[in-house]
Parts: sequence; structure tokens; C-alpha cells
Amino acid sequence: MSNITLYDYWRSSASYRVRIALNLKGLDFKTVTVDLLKGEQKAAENLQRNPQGLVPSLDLEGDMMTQSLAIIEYLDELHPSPALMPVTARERARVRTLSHAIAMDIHPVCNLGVVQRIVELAGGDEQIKVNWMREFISKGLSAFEQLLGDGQSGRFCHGDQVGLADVCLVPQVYNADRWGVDRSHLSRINAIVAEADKLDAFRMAEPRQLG
Ligand SMILES: N[C@@H](CCC(=O)N[C@@H](CS)C(=O)NCC(=O)O)C(=O)O
Repeated sequence: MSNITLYDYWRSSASYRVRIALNLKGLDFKTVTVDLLKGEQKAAENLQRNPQGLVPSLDLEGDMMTQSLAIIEYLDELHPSPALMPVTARERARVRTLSHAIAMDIHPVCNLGVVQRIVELAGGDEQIKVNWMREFISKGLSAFEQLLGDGQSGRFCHGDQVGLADVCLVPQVYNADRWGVDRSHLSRINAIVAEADKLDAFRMAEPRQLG
């Protein structure tokens, strides 16, 4: 019986990252839905787990954690194999550069609460949301494509070993597709996503498996 519980939402890309990482580590977990469309993230029950009113939160044998990247790096330290971070400090910094380019730069401006507020300020114009998503995801992924071009990427974002940056990239690309972002020219990203798609850990975590 699993004593790991992930409080998530199927379409949340931050939750999707944690599902992939748990799968890569071979950890059994159950999920409890926090329905973002119903606003359950702001309910007292979720605020107790996650004072920011967000998902995911991970209950790891009674220890409640928030922030997907902190959770994943912690899981990686607790369960070192397969390693999601490289061996040298400089390589780890590169993987964090890639991961943060998505998780700290693209993701926050495309968050539900942010885009809902933008629609509100635009007087309910839903098309603003689509344009906003396309613009920021497209710019962010183009920059990520350039970052991948420094000679240190391989089958995956860092060499041939799947790691934290891939765990961030795949959910972001799912989101790009959801909003109709053209990524046909992002050849490095597309090749890495195709490699990740071959792995059960990524496939099992896909939103379409859960929604
Ligand atoms: N930096 C946080 C971001 C969490 C986050 O923004 N989660 C989104 C879903 S992907 C959310 O809960 N949004 C709800 C809202 O904006 O109200 C993490 O990586 O865990």
C-alpha cells in the first residue's frame, strides 16, 4: 500500500513533472484531485497543504511538500537511482538553467490564476488568453531550443541520460500543444520529446491518461 500521495490536477504541468519523477524513481503513489476549475486549490483543505493555493503537493509518508522542483530534487537525493541530476556541479547548474527557464520563466506567466486575471482585465475577452499563452510559450520554447544548442544535449536535454530538464520540458510541450503553439521548427526539443515518449514513466504520467 502506497504511503505517498500526490495532490494534483491532471492538466497541471507542475503536477505532471512530479508524476514523471515519481514514475522514473519507480515509486508507488496515489493521487488526489484538486480541481483547479472548481477553485479547490484555494479551499482551506488545500491551503493547509499548500499555503500558496497551488498544486502539486506531495505527502511523502506524512511529510507534506510543495514546489515541484524542490520535490523532485529531494526525491532524487532520497532515491539516487536513476539519477535525475548529473555528477558535476557545473553540469547540475546547466540542468537547473534549463529547468528554471521553463519552471521559473515560462510557467508562472501562463498560470491559471494569472491568465484568468488577464481575461478579467480585458473585459472577458477569451481570445486574449489564447494569444497570451501562444506568445509566452512560443518565445520561451524558442529560447530553450537555443539553450539546447550548446553541444551538451544528446538524446535528452543533458547528454543521453533522462533528467530534471526533460521532466520540465515534456509537460511544457504538452501545454504548448494544448494552446496550439507551432513547434515544427524546434527540432532539438521535438527530438527529445520523441525520446521521452518512448519511456513508460513519461507515458504513464500524461494528462490524457488521467483526464
Ligand atoms: N512553482 C510551483 C508552481 C505551481 C503552480 O503554479 N501550479 C498551478 C498548476 S500547474 C496551479 O496550481 N495553478 C492554480 C492557480 O493559478 O490558481 C511548482 O512548481 O510547484
